[in-house]
Amino acid sequence: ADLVVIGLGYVGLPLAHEASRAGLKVTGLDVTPAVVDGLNSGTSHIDDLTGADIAQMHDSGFRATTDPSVVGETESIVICVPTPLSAEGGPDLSAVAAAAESVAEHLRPGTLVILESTTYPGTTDEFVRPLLEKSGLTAGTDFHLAFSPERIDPGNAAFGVANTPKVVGGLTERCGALAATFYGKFVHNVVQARGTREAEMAKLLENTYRHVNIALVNEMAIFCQELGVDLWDAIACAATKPFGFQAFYPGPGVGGHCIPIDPNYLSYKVKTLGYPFRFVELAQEINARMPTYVMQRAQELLNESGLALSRSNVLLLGVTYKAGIADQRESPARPVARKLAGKGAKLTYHDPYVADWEVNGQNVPRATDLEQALASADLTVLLTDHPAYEAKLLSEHAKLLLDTRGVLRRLEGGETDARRTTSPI
Ligand code: SAJ
Repeated sequence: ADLVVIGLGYVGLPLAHEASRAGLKVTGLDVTPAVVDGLNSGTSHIDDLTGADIAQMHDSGFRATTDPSVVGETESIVICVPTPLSAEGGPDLSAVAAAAESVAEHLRPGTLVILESTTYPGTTDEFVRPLLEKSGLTAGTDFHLAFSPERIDPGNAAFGVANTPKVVGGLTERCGALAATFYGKFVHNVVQARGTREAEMAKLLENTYRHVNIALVNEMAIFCQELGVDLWDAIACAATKPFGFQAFYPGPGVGGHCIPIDPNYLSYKVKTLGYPFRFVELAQEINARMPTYVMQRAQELLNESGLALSRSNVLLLGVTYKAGIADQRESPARPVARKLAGKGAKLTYHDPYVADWEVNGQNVPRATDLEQALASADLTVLLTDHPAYEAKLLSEHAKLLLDTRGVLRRLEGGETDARRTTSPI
């Protein structure tokens, strides 16, 4: 095979797909038999690829396996295994270690090995390299080693593997050049970092930047409410600045498997130097406070209508971590639901992507008729702005709406029916 991709999830599979489309013969390696069998029978287990995409890969010679010896029959290996948060707050590198060790058993001279899993600066040089050198081969001379951060944005139809610039950093200049040439076969724009640490850090900078700026507007949302400032309007005004401003929006919290997680890898590594990475700790604290704030806003809205949160029927709209996808990882919906239920609210939920949903071990009744659910709920809390939740529909049918994603702002002129209290977070 021209390429072995280790880890066939939302990162590895799109990479394998794009390389296949470019004519590379790709073999996928995964430790989960169900994933391997599914792919070999032509089904996709990730939202961003269809069965047809998998069939197309097979036409280019793609096959999946659990047998690590395939590593000995290829010139390039990309490791895309998960690095979840460990108990100590850093990346759990056990999957990376397992992948590196299985590579070391079969590694042949001249092979290019690239790590894509998100981790702290220094991981490739200090952690992965020694594991690979158990093969008896020396990194940088007998085989080549690089890091390249994944930039998959789940559900993003505009940007995929081929048209998202790819940063690569090599253990040596030559490793970096070989990695750049490899990606250049199927990625339009490849950017060479100075080394593996710069490439590792670029990813953490990207996501920490997002995390901290979301926390900034979240903290602003809380005091703007009391100042009588429409923060959403202020953001729209600030966004007219044609340079130097990127809009972020307040929300019920920050979900996903990257933004709330990746900055921890940096603060974890910085802490080993003996001091905290204060921006990340503050951002984490503010973002984690948002579900409580949502509950307080819900209470206020109901009280303004003479109702109490306890015994009120509250409809939650959208429980995934972001619009348009089914992924619930780190979604703030569950913490919000726990706090509302804790105040005695009777919850129902609606989400086109989620068929059943439990909170505190109890199933939350699922609304299927959206208009009817909006009309019968004392309060509707919109948590994820799925396309189905059109501003007009909400404005016409919701009695009371806490709109944590500013959907109602998308109404022409932003006007809403005065009878119904609709409030952004
Ligand atoms: N969010 C806000 N306000 C904002 C933007 C996002 O509250 O202004 C929330 C979202 O609702 C979501 C969370 O933050 O719960 C993360 O949002 P996200 O748009 O960053 O979504 P991810 O984590 O799926 O994708 C991100 C990528 N997103 C974009 O660049 C738009 C990117 O940071 C990485 O490529 C990817 O994570 C990754 O894999 O690191």
